[in-house]
Amino acid sequence: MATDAGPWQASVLTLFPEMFPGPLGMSLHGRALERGIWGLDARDIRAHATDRHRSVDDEPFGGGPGMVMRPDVVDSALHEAANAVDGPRPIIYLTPRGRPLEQARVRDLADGPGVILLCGRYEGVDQRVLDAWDVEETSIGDYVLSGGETAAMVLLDATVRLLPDVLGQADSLSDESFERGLLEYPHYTRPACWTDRQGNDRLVPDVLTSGHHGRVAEWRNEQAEKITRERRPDLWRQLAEQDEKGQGR
Ligand code: 6GU
Repeated sequence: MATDAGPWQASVLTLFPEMFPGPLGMSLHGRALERGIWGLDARDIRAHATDRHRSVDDEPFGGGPGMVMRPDVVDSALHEAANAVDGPRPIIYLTPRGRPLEQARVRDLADGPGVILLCGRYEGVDQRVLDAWDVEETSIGDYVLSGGETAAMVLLDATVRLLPDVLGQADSLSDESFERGLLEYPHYTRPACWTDRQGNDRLVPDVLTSGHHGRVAEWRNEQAEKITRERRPDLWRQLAEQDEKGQGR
């Protein structure tokens, strides 16, 4: 359950606070931000540097390439961010080393009071400060980004759209990919016959123009299953296992 203690609050710790709200200031999420459904507090990690060079990173112990973010600096930033909000918040460090972000975790975050996101640059963050704050390490996929900021935006995009009153009636959640554990069926709109650049007439599947709602639903379900089997055998197996245990949603 969302709390009644004010809007869902995102605190983002970053060396590039000017990257925010960025795309999250537009469209659906931007309107929700203006309406006070959620709040975004981008905080500059460098404000917590203590030496005269304002350094936030140092060379890795044991050698190797790149630089590591200092535990004392990150600790100070986390301390200030945690004290700026009312109750406890999950603290998430965006890193390709993390557990993959999934829709179920996104749903739980949306049901909570908010989140504190830590964005790293360089090779990473000193492990001790992550351990000390019981930080959840999260990845958004098997590829490497240059920093956690765009990953934080992805996490916030996915989460904020689930907050009450962000989506309009038209954007129903019930059919979309992952909400039922299946990828979504394909979509079509007018014109019913469209000619592509090679001169091929491309027709909309007959069933969709038949006006037969039962057959449409059946076709869409078949398509969703076929696409899931072909593209995401991992998801398909997961579903099969859930069904065996009688845990289907
Ligand atoms: Cl969360 N951060 C970075 N820097 N790279 C990533 C990532 C996160 N997820 C996938 N690649």
